[in-house]
Amino acid sequence: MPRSKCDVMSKEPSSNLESAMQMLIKTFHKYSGKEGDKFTLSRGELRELLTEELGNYLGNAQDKDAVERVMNDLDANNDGEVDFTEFIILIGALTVACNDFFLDSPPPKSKADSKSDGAAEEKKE
Ligand SMILES: [Ca+2]
Ligand SMILES: [Ca+2]
Repeated sequence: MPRSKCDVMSKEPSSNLESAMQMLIKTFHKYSGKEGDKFTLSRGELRELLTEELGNYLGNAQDKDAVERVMNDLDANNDGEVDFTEFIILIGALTVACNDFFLDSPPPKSKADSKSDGAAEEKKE
């Protein structure tokens, strides 16, 4: 792995997005390091991560079949473990699903209008 990438990780994130990326990496390794291969998630580690970190989005992660389905979906190279690349695909897919939900249900118009009117006037001055 190129050294420069690690150096970037040791710097303080300067934006929310950089912080989010570092959190994704830290969260993955918090669970991946518990048993077996330090850099991949076993079934047990995946279940723990889903339960602890994505309980709101994947409410049924306690369900063994659900974990099994997620595992099978994510394990692109069929080695029985979820590596970071496979994990990030789950996060990407969930984020897209959240964004779709956001687009489908915009905030109440009346509230936004009254708020933006005020903001627009303030900006003009
Ligand atoms: Ca592991
Ligand atoms: Ca895999």
